[in-house]
Amino acid sequence: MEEAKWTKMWLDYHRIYDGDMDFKVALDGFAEDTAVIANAIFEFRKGIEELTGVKVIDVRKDRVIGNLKTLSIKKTDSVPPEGYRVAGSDDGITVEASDERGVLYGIFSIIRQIACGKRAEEVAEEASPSNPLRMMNHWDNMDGSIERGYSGESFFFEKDEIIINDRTRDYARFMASIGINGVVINNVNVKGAASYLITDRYFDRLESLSEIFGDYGIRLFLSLNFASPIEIGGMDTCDPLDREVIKWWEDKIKEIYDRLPLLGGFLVKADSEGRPGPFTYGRTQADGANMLGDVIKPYGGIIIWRCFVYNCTQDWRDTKIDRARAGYDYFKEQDGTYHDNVILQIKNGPMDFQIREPVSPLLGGLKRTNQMLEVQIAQEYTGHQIDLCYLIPLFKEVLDFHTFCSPEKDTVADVVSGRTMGNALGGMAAVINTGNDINWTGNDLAAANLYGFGRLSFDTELSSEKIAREWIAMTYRLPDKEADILCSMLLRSREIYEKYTSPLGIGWMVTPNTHYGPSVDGYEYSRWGTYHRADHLGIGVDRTDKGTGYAQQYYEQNAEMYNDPATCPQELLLFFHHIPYTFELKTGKTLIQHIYDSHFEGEEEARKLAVDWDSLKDLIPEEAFERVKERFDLQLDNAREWRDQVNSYFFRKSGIADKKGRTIY
Ligand code: GCW
Repeated sequence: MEEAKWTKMWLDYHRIYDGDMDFKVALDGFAEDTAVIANAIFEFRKGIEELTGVKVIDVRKDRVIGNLKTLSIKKTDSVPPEGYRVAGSDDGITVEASDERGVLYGIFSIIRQIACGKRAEEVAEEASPSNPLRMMNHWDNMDGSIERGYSGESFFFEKDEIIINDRTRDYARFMASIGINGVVINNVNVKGAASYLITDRYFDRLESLSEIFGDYGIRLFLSLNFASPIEIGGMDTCDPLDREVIKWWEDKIKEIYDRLPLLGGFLVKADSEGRPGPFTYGRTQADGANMLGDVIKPYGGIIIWRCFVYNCTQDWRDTKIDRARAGYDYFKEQDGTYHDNVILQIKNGPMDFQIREPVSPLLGGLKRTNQMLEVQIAQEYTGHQIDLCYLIPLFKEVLDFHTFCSPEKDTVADVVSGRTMGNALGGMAAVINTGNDINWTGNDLAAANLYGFGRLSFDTELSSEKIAREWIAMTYRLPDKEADILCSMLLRSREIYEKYTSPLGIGWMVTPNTHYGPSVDGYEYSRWGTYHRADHLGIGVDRTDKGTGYAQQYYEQNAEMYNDPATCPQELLLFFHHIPYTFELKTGKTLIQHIYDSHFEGEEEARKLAVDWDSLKDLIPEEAFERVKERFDLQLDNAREWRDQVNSYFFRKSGIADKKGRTIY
C-alpha cells in the first residue's frame, strides 16, 4: 500500500459497529447528476462503509441480496437554506433539505453522529447555519510560503503556480464537513504574482479550483490588490472616485466573471501595514469599498473589506495615539453608507489576535453595516501550533459578548449573523492554520481549532466542550476516560497559555517579527502601537476617559464597566488601566504577586499537559503521538522561558520580592 502523504484528520473513519443491512439511495426533488449531490452520496457511501461495514448499493447496477435500507434524500421548503433534518429509523435514514448544501451538510451530520457513537437508526438532528458566511482566509503566498503559517508550505501555490491535486479535493471535503461555504485562497497582502491572479495567466486553474470547491458547496474568493489599476493596469492612480479607474475596474471585473462565474467576490486589505488604499487620495474607506461593491454587484459578487486599519508608524513616546481606537475611529463615522454587498470584516479584538483582548467596539458599534467577525486559528500570538491552545472558548466569549447595541439580540453572534439588523450578509471568517504538513495543522491537536471554527461558525450555540468531544471522537476514538483527559487538556489549554505569557490583557511581550517566545520590551519602543508602559511603580495602558478614551467607544454599560478598575473584568485590567504593582486585586493578591503566581502556575500546568499526553501513549496512533509529544517538549521550554523572563522583568522593575520565595532571576 502506498504510504499516506497526508492524514484525513477527522475524516479518517474506522469501524464503529457492524451494520446489518446495506443501503440504497432514493432521491426526491434533487437531481442525481449534480456534482454536489453526487459528492454527498459519495461521502455517505464512504462514511457508512468505513464506519459500519455496510455497502451502498446502486440498485441499477449491483446485484441486490437481501433487504436494503434506504438513504432517502428529500427536497422540502420546511428547512431553512443550507439547513438539514436527518432522521434514522429501522428502514434507513432520511435527509431533508431545501438546497444542495443542506443535503451535503446533512450527510456529514449523519457521519458525525455515527462516528460519535450513534447507530444509523438513532441518527437525529435538525440544524441550519447561524451565519450566512462561514469562511476560511488563507494567508498563502504564491511562492508557496504562508504568512504566519506554522504547518509547512501552501498546498494551493508553489513557484507562482496554482496547485490542484488530490489534496485539493480532500481540503474541500474537510471544509464541507464542518460547514464552511467560502474560502479565500491567497494572502490579504497581495503582492507580486498574486496581483496577477485576476488576469488571464491564472483563470484556467482558478476555474478548476472554483469548480472543485463549488462541488462541495464552497465559493472561491480572492484577496485583491487595491492598487491593481496601477500595478497590473499601467495607470498612474487607483483613486476610487476617478472615472478612468472605475472604468478599469468595470472592464476587469467583467473579464473575471466571464471566466470565473462561480467566484464569490473579493477580500480587501487596504490602507493597512503598507498596503495601498483610498486614504492616499483623500478618500474614505467607504469610498473604496463601495466603488468595488458597485462594480461587482451585477455579477452577484461581494466585497469583504477589512477594518484592520491603523497607524503602524507611531512614535512610542506619544501616549495620546492609541492603536486600539483606530478601527472604530476610521469606520464608525461612515456607518450606514456602506453598500449592501459590502461587508466589513472586523478582527475580534481592537489590537491583533492576542491571547486576551476586549471585543472590538466596532462589532455592534456599527449599526447599519454588514459585519463579519474575523478570528485567527493560525496561532500567530498563541503558540505557533507548538503550544497547545484550543481557541474555541476564546471565540465563544467573543460571540457571547453583549454589545448593548440594541435592547435585544445584541451579542456579537447576533450582530454578525444578521439577526440584530435583519441583514442578509455577514458571518465569521478565520485565518486558517493549515499547510502542506502531513497532518495539515503542524500540531495534530491544532486540528481541533480548524474543526471547531467550522462547527462554531455553523452553530454558534455549540459549546466548546461539545465541539472538543466531537473532534476527539471523530479523530481518535478513545475510551471514555482517555477522551475525558484529552478533552480536559483542550479546555484548559488557553488559560494555561495565558498564564505563562503576558498578564491581564496587556498582550504582546513577544519576540518581534516571529511572535513566538517572550521579549517583554520587544515591542515597547517600536512603531507598532503595542505598548505595556511598565515602569518601577506599575504597568498597563490608561484607556479610560482620563487616558486615551478608548473605553468610551463602547456603549454606555460597557464603557462604564471598563472605565473603572473596580468593575473592569480582572483579566482585562491592564488593557484598560495603568495599575500599581501593589494594587490589590479582587482575589486579595497584589498585582505583582498575581503576575508571579500565574506565571509559576502556567508553567506547572503546561507540564501537566505533557504528562496527560503521555498517559494516552498506547491509544493514539504512534506517529501522531510522537509528533505531538515533540511539540509538548518545545512548549515546556517556551513556558519556562516566558515564566522566567516575565517574572524577572517585573521583579527587577518593581524590586518587590515573591511572597513565596521562588526562584526569580
Ligand atoms: O497581525 C498581523 C500579522 C500580519 C498580517 C496582519 C493582517 C497578513 O502580523 O502578518 O498580515 O496582521 O491581519 O493583515
